[in-house]
Amino acid sequence: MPATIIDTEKQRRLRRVRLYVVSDASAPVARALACVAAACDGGADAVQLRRKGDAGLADYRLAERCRELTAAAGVLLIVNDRIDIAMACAADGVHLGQDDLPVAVARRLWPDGIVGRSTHSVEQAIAAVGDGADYLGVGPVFVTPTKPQTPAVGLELVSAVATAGLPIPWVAIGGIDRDNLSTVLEAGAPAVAVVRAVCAADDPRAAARELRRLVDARRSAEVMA
Ligand code: TZP
Ligand code: MG
Repeated sequence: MPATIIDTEKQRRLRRVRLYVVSDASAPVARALACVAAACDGGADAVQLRRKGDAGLADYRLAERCRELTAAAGVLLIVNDRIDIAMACAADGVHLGQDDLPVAVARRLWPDGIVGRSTHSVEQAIAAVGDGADYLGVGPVFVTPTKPQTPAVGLELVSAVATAGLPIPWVAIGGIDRDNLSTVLEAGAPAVAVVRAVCAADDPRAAARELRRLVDARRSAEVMA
């Protein structure tokens, strides 16, 4: 397995991630920024800037603003797909899907950037570890309109990945909200990532806080058990 070369501080912060908020790719810039600010304020450990299309300059400017917000809050910033924008705004890392750049190529381009990989099966998860990914997204756990073309993998995959005992952090993603969060954590997810549960909420800050509270409550119950 290729050894990761991100620094130990980044690794430590990645291992501590429990709540990871992904911005809504279709949101106007102001709304995306408000969601990132709310996530930081509401207690997210990591934020992913996700945009669709090729608005390079606008997305770079947005990424710069997100970097300011996340750096001030001590929150990890990951940029989806665009390693150029991630590096240019001095983000902490990049998130790559199965059809994006290979993990090893991203690592070569950006040795000290966190490289995350989306996975939809245990085989993909094991392969991504072997390729040197620093963390994984596992999902979509439930059907989600945010990623309509990707079939849901169900809680079964969350349990299977948990049982596989991966040596890197991972987050469950897809259709997760305050009502089903506990089932995802009970299935073995160490952390959760959400789009709509925060970004589509009437009050994204309050929504992030509530998810944070629920994740923390579950973790404290585990420690007491
Ligand atoms: N990757 C897998 S599911 C998903 C992504 C980006 C979208 C999750 O969105 P939501 O709104 O939390 O269901
Ligand atoms: Mg992608």
